[in-house]
Amino acid sequence: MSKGKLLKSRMASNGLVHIMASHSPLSARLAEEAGFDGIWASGFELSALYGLADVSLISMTQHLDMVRAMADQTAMPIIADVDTGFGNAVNVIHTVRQYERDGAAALVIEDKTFPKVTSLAADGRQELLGIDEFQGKLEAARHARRDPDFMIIARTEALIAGLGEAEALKRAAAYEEAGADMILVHSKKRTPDEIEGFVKAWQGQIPIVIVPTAYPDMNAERIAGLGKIRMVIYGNHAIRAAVTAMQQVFARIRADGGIHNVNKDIVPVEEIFRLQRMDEVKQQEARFLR
Ligand code: SPV
Ligand code: MG
Repeated sequence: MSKGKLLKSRMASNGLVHIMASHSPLSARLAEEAGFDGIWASGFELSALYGLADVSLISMTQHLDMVRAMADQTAMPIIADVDTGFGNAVNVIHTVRQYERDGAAALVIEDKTFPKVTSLAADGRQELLGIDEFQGKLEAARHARRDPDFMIIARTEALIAGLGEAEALKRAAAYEEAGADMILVHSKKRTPDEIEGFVKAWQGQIPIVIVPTAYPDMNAERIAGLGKIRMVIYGNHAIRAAVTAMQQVFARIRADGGIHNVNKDIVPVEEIFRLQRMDEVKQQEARFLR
């Protein structure tokens, strides 16, 4: 079964799929063990991993390499965050071919200009492409995919750019017309109202994806009550969890003057061996080393 088909079958059987952000094969593996339905190959998380702002500084090659490494280590469907598609419609054709070949199940392409500015920054400078040009990019993406189940998810940043619900609905309808398989609508409001308004007003046939980072009260129950939303992405919780854990442990080691206290509160080295599949190495040694 292709990765795209796997994602579609999870959506069909679960109704709503829960997708966890990852920035590494290790975090993808942890998300899989925790029971998520798929991985969000987040541009924000990978940028942060490199200590960089999420403003199109990470190259396609860097992001694609990470997607490939994650696809090697997890069977989960990966939804690749390709930002603007790394350029115009011609760049999008190349992007779709590369990501599909390297094991992604779906792509999310957003209607911002390149270089993009991260969405949740309070005073982010947000510039959107014209609708017509973005439709061309979506048509290019459809043209480029080989597997019809490889999903092209169109993301509108109209609400992020402060253009309001009517513009967001107009764009989403235009993107459906251009052949998008789903609409991701993003919001940085602190409450779910803006997204709820959009979802209630949405008349299109294709389902909606949300990233409720800014409005965490939008839980699974509330999403189910709205209908129409089939995918929820937990956009940056892997990198935030990692930073929280490292800050706490590093501070305790400094304060305690050694590792004697934290040792019992962090996973033992054996847990890392397990995640590294050290057992397989042992089997290989026993069988093949002469
Ligand atoms: C990401 O995780 O890279 C996203 C979601 O695109 S957000 O950072 O909220 O824009
Ligand atoms: Mg992103």
